[in-house]
Amino acid sequence: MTLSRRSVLASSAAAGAAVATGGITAPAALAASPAILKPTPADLFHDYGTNAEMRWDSVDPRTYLTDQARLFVRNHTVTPTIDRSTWRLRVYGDGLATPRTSTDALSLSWDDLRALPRTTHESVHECTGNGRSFFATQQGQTVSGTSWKLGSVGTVVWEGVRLRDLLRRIGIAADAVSIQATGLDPSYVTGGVDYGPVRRPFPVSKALDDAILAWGANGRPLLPDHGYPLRLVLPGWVGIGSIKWLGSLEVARTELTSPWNTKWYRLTGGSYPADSPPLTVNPVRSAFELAFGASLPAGRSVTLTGRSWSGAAPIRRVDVSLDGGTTWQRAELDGQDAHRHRHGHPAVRGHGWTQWSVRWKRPAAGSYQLLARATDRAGRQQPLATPVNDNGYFFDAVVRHPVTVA
Ligand SMILES: Nc1nc2c(c(=O)[nH]1)N[C@H]1C(S)=C(S)[C@@H](COP(=O)(O)O)O[C@H]1N2
Ligand SMILES: [Mo]
Repeated sequence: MTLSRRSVLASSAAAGAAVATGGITAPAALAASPAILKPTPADLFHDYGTNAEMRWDSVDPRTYLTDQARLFVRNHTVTPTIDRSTWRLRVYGDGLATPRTSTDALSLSWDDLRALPRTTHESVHECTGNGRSFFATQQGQTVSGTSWKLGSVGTVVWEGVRLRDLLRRIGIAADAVSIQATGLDPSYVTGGVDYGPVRRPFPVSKALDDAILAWGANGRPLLPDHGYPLRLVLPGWVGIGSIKWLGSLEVARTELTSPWNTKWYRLTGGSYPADSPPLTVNPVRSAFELAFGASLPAGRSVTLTGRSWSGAAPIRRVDVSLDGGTTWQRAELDGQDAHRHRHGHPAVRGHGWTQWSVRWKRPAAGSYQLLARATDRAGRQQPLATPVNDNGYFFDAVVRHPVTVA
């Protein structure tokens, strides 16, 4: 076992929280341990305890990728401290060419993984609940979950190995259909129920397409909060699919399940049927690089900047309204691949978000709502309202961004 509760406790002690003595993990001490280990200063993050989101008004339009120091954190429990030298990835299941039980799992070390061919892949990394707060503030609907604004998203160039390269070396059965990824963080307990470790199954087809076992982000090793030493990345899919602190992969010839694809991360309530499928590809969304309620000087022209993104494809166009949706203009898009050359890795696969700008000419004093509406190259356009669902997933409607000109 490589997950060090002692380290979690040590950091809680360092933070001046309750200290466990005699090796007993007192629940109070665990509860008081910080869920997130990296600094989340108030000028860069909105803090929700175990979760933290990037502030869009802290995003520099000259920077394309999201540094891990600024990337949102979504933890069901707490960030564990893992020793890479004793860490192992266990692989088992009846979907392997040579079936293995959990107790007889293949055990891969850090060095085993580093010996595989390396890859880099750019993707929009985003929580399913991003934008959730707008169900309430914009549509007057009550949903449960963290009240994210639009900052539980980032664009990251992941570095690691293709899952398909690993699976081909191990050998999987021709009729394998499902893979369950399980994290090494503590079990998730809520409402008095212990749901076990965070885990979610995904189709073998995604594994053989672009799934990555990532040890790096934007050229740096993963930070503990983002899955060190190794996380799964399912590019373009709901964040929950990208299991952090990866401990095991079960490959099966039958559909695997977990509460993270049966109970959560599917659309329930509202007008959705009871059998709506587990969520996969992220929708289209947009944000201004501006504070909510920002104040702008009257009579002075200003360039407004923002970004749009989609789990399915790059962005094709962005329409912006500066008057609450009465009139619209096309935003100017940054060259789709320009950033890659600027950042010196033209060979990167995948796609991130698209930066855009609009010029606002000498606005008069008053209150305004700014709107940005994107369309991706798969033909998906942001709607003006999102049908409500119980857990407030996939708020993809155009957000009305208030500003004051004075
Ligand atoms: N083991 C584990 N993996 C996890 C989670 C978690 O709590 N535990 N949270 C998931 C969710 S809901 C999201 S949105 C992403 C967040 O990744 P990040 O914190 O690196 O931004 O990780 C996913 N993987
Ligand atoms: Mo998430």
